[in-house]
Amino acid sequence: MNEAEVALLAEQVRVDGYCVLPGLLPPDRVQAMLVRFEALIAEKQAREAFNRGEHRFQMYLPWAPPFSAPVFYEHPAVLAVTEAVIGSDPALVYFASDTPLPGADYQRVHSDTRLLFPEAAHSLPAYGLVLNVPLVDCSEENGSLEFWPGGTHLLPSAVDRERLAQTMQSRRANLKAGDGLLRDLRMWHRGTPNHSTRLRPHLALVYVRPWYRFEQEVPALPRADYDALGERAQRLLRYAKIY
Ligand SMILES: O=C(O)CCC(=O)C(=O)O
Repeated sequence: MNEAEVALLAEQVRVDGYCVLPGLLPPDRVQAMLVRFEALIAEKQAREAFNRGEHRFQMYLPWAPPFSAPVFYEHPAVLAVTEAVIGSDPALVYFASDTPLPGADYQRVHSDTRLLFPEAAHSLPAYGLVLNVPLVDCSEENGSLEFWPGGTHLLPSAVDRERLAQTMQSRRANLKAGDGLLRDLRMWHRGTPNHSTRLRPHLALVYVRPWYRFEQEVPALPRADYDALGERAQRLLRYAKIY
């Protein structure tokens, strides 16, 4: 991407709360991730209850192949837009997935992080972005994410989101497998029913301004793996749990 393209996408994130980066991951990488993902979620389902409503899982993912690929977490287009929006020294603080399984229902309209000053009506610049990458094609049949662009990331939290959202125009993230959706953590969204017979996984990476403490668990990786990373990746992962 050239400078003007990056600037345009960054402006979309600032104003609309999101941008789409089509064809982010190559199909063979998506396929390898999907195979591993399906095995992991089957194991989780065998031992744990659903944790995001009926037939819906949030699942942390291992920082290991096929997921821990620079083409994913250090993608030049993602980092260029991210740095244009949240500054030149982002930290990567979350790697997980959201998956409606067949039978999943609507979630409540929500944001993925807290507001810095929830008691005030200030609208602040972005301090965290989430990159979602679906591993299958998404549609209204299999529960594509619904979101409310155009300013909900700038609204105070003391509003009735559920009620207001009904009066506003939403969009569905009907993405192709391997596309990227980069969105402000604050933008309103919700999971929707999965009427298909297959699960609909979204990978999620969160990048934040270096001073922001995201509420969720950070990625974890062995010392030897961390030491083998390049300088940029080590910097991105400086708050990861190294064991
Ligand atoms: O990926 C989705 O369908 C929505 C997931 C979500 O927003 C959540 O579980 O908090």
